[in-house]
Amino acid sequence: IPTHAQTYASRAQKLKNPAGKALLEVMERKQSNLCVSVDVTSKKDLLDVVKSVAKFVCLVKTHIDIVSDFDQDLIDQLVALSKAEDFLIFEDRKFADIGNTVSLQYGAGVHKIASWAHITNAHLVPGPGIIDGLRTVGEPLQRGLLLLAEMSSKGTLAKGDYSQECVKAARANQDFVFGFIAMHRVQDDDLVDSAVPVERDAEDFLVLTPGVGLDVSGDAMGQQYRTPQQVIGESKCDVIIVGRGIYGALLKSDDRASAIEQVRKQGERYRVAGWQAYEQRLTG
Ligand code: 5BU
Repeated sequence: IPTHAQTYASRAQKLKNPAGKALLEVMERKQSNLCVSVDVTSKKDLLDVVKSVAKFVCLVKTHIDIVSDFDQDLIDQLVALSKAEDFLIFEDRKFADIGNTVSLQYGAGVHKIASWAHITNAHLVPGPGIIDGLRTVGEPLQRGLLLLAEMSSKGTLAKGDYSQECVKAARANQDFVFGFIAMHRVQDDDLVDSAVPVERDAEDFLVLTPGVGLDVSGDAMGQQYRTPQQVIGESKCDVIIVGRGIYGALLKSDDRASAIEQVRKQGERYRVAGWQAYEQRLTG
């Protein structure tokens, strides 16, 4: 059976990284392949969005450096919610420096990302040393890394050979790298010019995909949206990442209570859409 037709539960056994395994297990338990991207700039908004969609998501994605009133209490509350409501946390940090620098950015500073984010991601622009640097901090904490093999934005330079270099680097680091940010199953592209034969049956990588929306096709700054059916069904990705499609009402409405209720409803709607696309994929 091709990997994309296997259940999330069965795939959990093949992943070598503990955070990746844990993610697949949550997905199965909650019947959710939905990651909410909470790109709001206040602590209160962030926690309110997370609370209202918590039961529908397997993963909460943050850009912690956009929160104006960030403090350690935000992290403590987010971590408590992740345990109580059974989801993992993904800091979308997009590391992009030499190994030594990223190890400091990951472990130290104001945000101490490694201490609370189960998952983070990195560009491969600097070369494989970036993985080594992040691993020194993340592996002792059982964290997992995603490589940015592709992006959702118009004109992205992350494509073709570059994406395949990400696949090669992931194969060489399966203990720590458990997948990709990508728009399709990049690991199935047979462009890989690898001296080492690829042990397809022995490996698995998750593909997490941003640029997902049911109501609009893009924004004014190059974002491009596809539906859960296109992403999970046609492109065989594993997790849909949805931001404004879910929390958008909060930015538009003055009526807080009704905005929060709309956020909840959108969370439910995207969970159902993502899960239905997955179930259809399993049955071919
Ligand atoms: P949106 O509101 O659903 O458009 O938010 C998408 C989120 O995913 C946002 O946090 C981006 O930073 C993130 N993202 C993306 O949109 N496209 C990409 O290729 C990558 C991340 Br990588």
